[in-house]
Amino acid sequence: MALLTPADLIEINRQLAISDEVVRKSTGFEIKGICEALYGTKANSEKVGIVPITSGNGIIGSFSESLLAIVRYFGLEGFITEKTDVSGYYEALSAGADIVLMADDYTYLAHNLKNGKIANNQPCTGIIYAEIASRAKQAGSKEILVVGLGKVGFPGAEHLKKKGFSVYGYDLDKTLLQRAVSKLRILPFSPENPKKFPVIFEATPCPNTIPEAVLEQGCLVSTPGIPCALSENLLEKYAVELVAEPLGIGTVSMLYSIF
Ligand code: NAI
Ligand code: 2YC
Ligand code: MG
Repeated sequence: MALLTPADLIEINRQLAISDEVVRKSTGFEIKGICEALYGTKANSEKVGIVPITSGNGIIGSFSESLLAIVRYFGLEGFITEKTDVSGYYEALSAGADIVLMADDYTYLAHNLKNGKIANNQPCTGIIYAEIASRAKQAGSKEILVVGLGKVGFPGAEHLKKKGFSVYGYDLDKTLLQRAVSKLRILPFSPENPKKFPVIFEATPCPNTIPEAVLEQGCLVSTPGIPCALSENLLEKYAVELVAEPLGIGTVSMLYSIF
């Protein structure tokens, strides 16, 4: 289970602003604008209640505080409940939250109490990082490599197929690769027979998962994966435009999917 650490969340506002700038430079849109277009929704100053959850591995230092910073970065009002778990949930409802955000070790959800809509962080993260990749100025050929076809990668690959991309997929787990090939009709990529891609979407919990042989000079790599799939050396050598952020982009995708 790939859990965030407080170290991943340091200077979350700065990490978000850097990602926003890379996205704006490559797509012409800010992250917020991409979410509005993707879901056809707009924020309407919803009040977001953030409930710390103590189950399993327990509270992750600065996780709730990072969610509050993220909610505010995207112009919404938010608060963290004093209490945790069920008592915290009750506190959020009593305080008139429009939306509740909470996460245990397996599920990070958003629930809109006004319209009943719910969102899961894993598909919402895959879809938004795939959407960003699909809008990159480098994506003209509509060929894209997806590395990692799990709970985040598979929905992202599915979204890219729906947008008419030629999706080459790879996963160490042969069963997951086969499942994506048969269900999504994507093309199996083999590292033994590499080709170059102008845009890559990666969603694995491992470093060094994107082989140098697939990197085009100035390519865009859109990856929620932690740690980063590319070494500093390769990022520099190929002048890679990197969209990588630990929590905020996936969170704003959840929020816009339930407005
Ligand atoms: P998962 O375990 O469901 O899927 C990961 C997939 O990567 C697995 O199928 C695994 O076989 C594959 N994989 C591992 N090493 C590989 C390699 N060297 N080459 C190819 N495939 C490889 O995990 P999930 O839930 O999809 O999360 C993926 C990553 O995204 C994790 O690091 C997680 O922490 C991160 N994440 C980040 C978020 C963000 O907002 N930045 C939000 C949610 C998850
Ligand atoms: O502080 C708390 O409330 C904790 N219960 C939060 C646990 C979050 C566990 N999930 C994760 O670390 C990953 C993140 C990448 C985002 C989604 N899952
Ligand atoms: Mg993110």
